[in-house]
Amino acid sequence: MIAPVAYENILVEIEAPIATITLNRPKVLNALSPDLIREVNEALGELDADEQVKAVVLTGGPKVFAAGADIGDMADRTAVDQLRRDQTGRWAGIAAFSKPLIAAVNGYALGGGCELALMCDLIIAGDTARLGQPEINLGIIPGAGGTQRWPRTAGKYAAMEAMLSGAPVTARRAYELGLVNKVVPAEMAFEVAKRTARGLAEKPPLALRMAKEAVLKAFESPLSEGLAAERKSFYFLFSTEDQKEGMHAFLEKRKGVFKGR
Ligand code: DAK
Repeated sequence: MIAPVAYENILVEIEAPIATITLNRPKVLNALSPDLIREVNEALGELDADEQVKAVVLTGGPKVFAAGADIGDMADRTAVDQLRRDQTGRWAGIAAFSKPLIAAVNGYALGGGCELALMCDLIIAGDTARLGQPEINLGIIPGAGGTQRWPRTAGKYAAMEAMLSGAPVTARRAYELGLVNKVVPAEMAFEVAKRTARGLAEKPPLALRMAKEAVLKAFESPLSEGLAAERKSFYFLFSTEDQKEGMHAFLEKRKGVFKGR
């Protein structure tokens, strides 16, 4: 079933059990205007609440992921404007999406575009992908997590090079740095991301959610706190029907069918 939902800057398509969000401002290389980010945030909120949707693919289409925040929108703002119009909440909403979120990245993923990809749980890169943080060339620094997520993923030196030089890395280099999961021919990226999403959609949803939360916790807490959170979620999952189904299906040599209960 395909159920398109109307937005101005994105396209949302539900093909249960997965959904796709496509950034859709091709004339400006999907520059991330505040309205676009608001719509992504709203769409993810709706998809999070939709029990039919188990995983989501986020893409910019076949040519470009996103060339960053809209420079036209930012150029003449003051610090006070920025503070008053703080977008941080919307971006945090994207990072807080509870189901698997898979980026399919072709072409440029720059600035906020790269940061948006790095908020996803998996990144499938087409071989045309170029990931970078060119903000330095505009007299600013990344503002949606780039300075924090790059070093946690690619290490200090690759992160420093990216932030200070502003130069993007190729898909292959991004793979070597552990910034993306896979590099595939550009025309395959979307399909591979959807296939990956469909595969995850068959897994027990509550365990997926707990696994995602636990991994993200590792970026934000000391080991002892992360281990305690992991243990609580581990015990909690024994209260779910899916755990009973998963273990009995294994013992009965059949495929588990999970309900998210
Ligand atoms: N904003 C607005 N328009 C953009 C744009 C952008 N980021 N990127 C490209 N465009 C527009 C171009 O102006 C051009 O428009 P027209 O001239 O046709 O009207 C059209 O898209 C095609 O671009 P080009 O002609 O430049 O295309 P090329 O292939 O020659 O070059 C390029 C592609 C991606 C290398 C180049 O467009 C480029 O360097 N773009 C800017 C990349 C960039 O600097 N990005 C970082 C922006 S700063 C925050 C959240 C997020 C952020 C900050 C804070 N908070 C929550 C606090 C994020 C900040 C940023 O991303």
